[in-house]
Amino acid sequence: MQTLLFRSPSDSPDRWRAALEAELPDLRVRVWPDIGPPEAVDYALIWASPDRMLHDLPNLRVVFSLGAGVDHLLGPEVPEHLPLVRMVDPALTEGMVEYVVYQVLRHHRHMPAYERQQRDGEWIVHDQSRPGSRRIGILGLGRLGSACARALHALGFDVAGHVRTPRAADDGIAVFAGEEQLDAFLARSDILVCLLPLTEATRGILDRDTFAKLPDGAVLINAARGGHLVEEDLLLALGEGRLAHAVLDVFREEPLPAGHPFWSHPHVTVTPHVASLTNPVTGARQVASGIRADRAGEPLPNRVDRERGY
Ligand code: NDP
Ligand code: OXD
Repeated sequence: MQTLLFRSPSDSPDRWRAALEAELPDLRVRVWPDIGPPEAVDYALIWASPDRMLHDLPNLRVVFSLGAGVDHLLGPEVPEHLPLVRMVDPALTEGMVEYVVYQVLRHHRHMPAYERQQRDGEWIVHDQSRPGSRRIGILGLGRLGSACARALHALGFDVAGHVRTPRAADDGIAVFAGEEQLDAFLARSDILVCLLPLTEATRGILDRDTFAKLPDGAVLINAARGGHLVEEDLLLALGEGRLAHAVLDVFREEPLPAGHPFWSHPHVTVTPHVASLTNPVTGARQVASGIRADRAGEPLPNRVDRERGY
C-alpha cells in the first residue's frame, strides 16, 4: 500500500484524509508529525516545508503543493530531483473569480465611498459609468488571471492582461507581453489586478515606478503574493492620491502584524489570504489524478517548471 504524508499549518487534516481516501481507497494517509517509517512514504502533500523533512524520505516520488503558488517550495527544502506539482483546481479558480469580480464591482460602483458616507450620514450621488469605460488590467493571464479576465469581460469591462510569453488577443481580451509592453499596459489599467506567480522577475513589481505609470486615481488589487508589493511605495502612492485604493489579500508577513499601517488605512482593504481557499474535496481529486498518472508512468499534470519558477 502506498503512503501519502500530509503537512499543513492551516488545512484540516481530517477533511483532506477523508477526501483523499474517498478518491484512492488504497492510499494510506499519514499526518505530520506521525510519518511512520520514512522509507514507506511515496507522496507528500504540503503547504510549505519549513525544515528539511522531505530529504529524510528516501522513496518519496512526488511533492504535491496544497497551493497554486509554489514560490515557497522552490528553495532547498524540496529536493531538486523530485517533481513538484501545484494545485490547479476549478473550485480554486471559481473562488478567485468571485473575489476579483466582487472587488472590481465594489470599486466600479463606488461602494467604499457609499460605506463611508453612510457612516457620516451623507447623501452624495457618484457617477454611474458603464463597465466598458472602466479599463481593467490583469498582471498574469494564467489559470486564475484568464478566468477572471473572461468573467470581467462578460460583464462588459474593458479587459487587458499582461503575460511573459507573447500571444494573440483572446476573445476580446487584449494581451500585452514582456517588459517592452508593460508601460502601455499599465497606462490603460484603471484597476490593476495582480495574479502573477512570485518569481525573481516579479518580486517587487508593484512599486513606485509601476504606480507612477498607472492612470491617476487607479485601484490596486493584489491577490497573488505579498512579495510582489513594495509596501512603503504603496503607502506613499496612496498618500499622494496617485492610487485611490488598494485591496490586499496577501502580505510580506502573514498574519499581517498588529499595528501595521494597512490595518487602519482608510484606503486599504485587508483580507487574510482568503481570495480563494483550496477545497479538500475537489483538491483531493487533483492530487489523486496526479498519483494515478505517476502510477501509470504518465506525465504529471500541473508539474512546476523549476527554471521558470512557476
Ligand atoms: P499560472 O502559473 O497559471 O499563471 C501565471 C501567469 O503569470 C501566466 O500568464 C504567466 O505568463 C504570467 N507571468 C509569469 N511571470 C511573468 C512575468 N515575469 N511577466 C509577465 N507575466 C508573467 O498561475 P495561477 O493563475 O494558477 O496563479 C497565480 C498566482 O496566484 C499563484 O502563483 C499564487 O501566488 C496566487 N494565488 C493566490 C491565492 C489567494 O488566495 N490569494 C490563491 C491561489 C493562487 P505566461 O502565460 O506567458 O507564462
Ligand atoms: C495558493 C494560495 O497559492 O492559497 O493557492 O495562495
